[in-house]
Amino acid sequence: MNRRKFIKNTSITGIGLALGSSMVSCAENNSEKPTVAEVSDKSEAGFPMVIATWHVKNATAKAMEVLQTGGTSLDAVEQGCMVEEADIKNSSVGKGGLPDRDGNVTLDACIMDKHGNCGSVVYLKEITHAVSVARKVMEDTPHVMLAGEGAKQFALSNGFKTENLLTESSKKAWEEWKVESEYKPIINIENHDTIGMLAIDKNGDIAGACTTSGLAYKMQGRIGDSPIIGSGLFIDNEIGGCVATGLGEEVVKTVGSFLVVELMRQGKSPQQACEEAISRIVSKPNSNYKDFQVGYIAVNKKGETGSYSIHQWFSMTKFQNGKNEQIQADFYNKV
Ligand code: SD4
Repeated sequence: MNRRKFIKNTSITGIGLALGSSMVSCAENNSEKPTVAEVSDKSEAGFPMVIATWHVKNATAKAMEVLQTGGTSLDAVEQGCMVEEADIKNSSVGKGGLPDRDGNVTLDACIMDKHGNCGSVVYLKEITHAVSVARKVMEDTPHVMLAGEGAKQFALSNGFKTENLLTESSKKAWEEWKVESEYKPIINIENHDTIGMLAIDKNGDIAGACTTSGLAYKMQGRIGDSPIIGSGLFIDNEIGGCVATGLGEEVVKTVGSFLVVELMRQGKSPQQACEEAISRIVSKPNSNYKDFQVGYIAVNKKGETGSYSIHQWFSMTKFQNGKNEQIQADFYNKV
């Protein structure tokens, strides 16, 4: 399907941002057919387990390898996310990520552990493994979030190396985008598969991480939900965890991941909680939800999982009990 045909214009603070189409194209690009949607996915047995947004079996396999060899859930989510950050074929995470409208690839990432500690980087340039820098922020600084040049300097002082993150194919895509799209607030077609990952280790402890290059062709300086604790990611080791993908502005406005965890605290299943969080977005007066996508995945302390999105073709990858599978998420907009 032609993205530009599928999508309708949407305007957010003057910038047109649209994601629904890319969900379709992501799914179309997947060579494997996902497992049929399951509304509530009960855990059959045990830990360790890992779930992630989109079709990222290599990433969940890496995370499971870490978990199986005695690694913590924190190690697992970091190393799982690093797989996608290094994959230049993934054009919305790490190296190879699509740039902003001025040609800068800028990364957002965060991580959260079983104690509720968290670290985050925003607007990070030239460092592939943003999730690892976020972990360093969490572990080695008194802060939660570092931005831009300060985040980069912190990374360099911790041994990270600079790399050109703008690959030839991302540069070409950006140059093609520029031909049709003038530098002014107009529709911005997104291509994405931000990785958000949640893991439970052998001890039953939960951690999560999220990493992205954000919306393609965003305004310079734009930050999404992915590095914002409570929006793109939230973990409460007593209750469960949630990560988001999609149009970050809408996730931030509803503090989506924190909301999902709080709903699970009140007794909702992960599936019900994800559905309620999507409902908060689509039921707003004048919501233009038809023009954008948001998806959540969640896990509770028992290892039950949920996934839900506004539009079709969002999926979750789940590795548990020896099975690494893509599960098609249920969705709101059935018309
Ligand atoms: C953002 N939520 O920057 C991210 C985009 C995304 O897959 O999820 N892309 O708004």
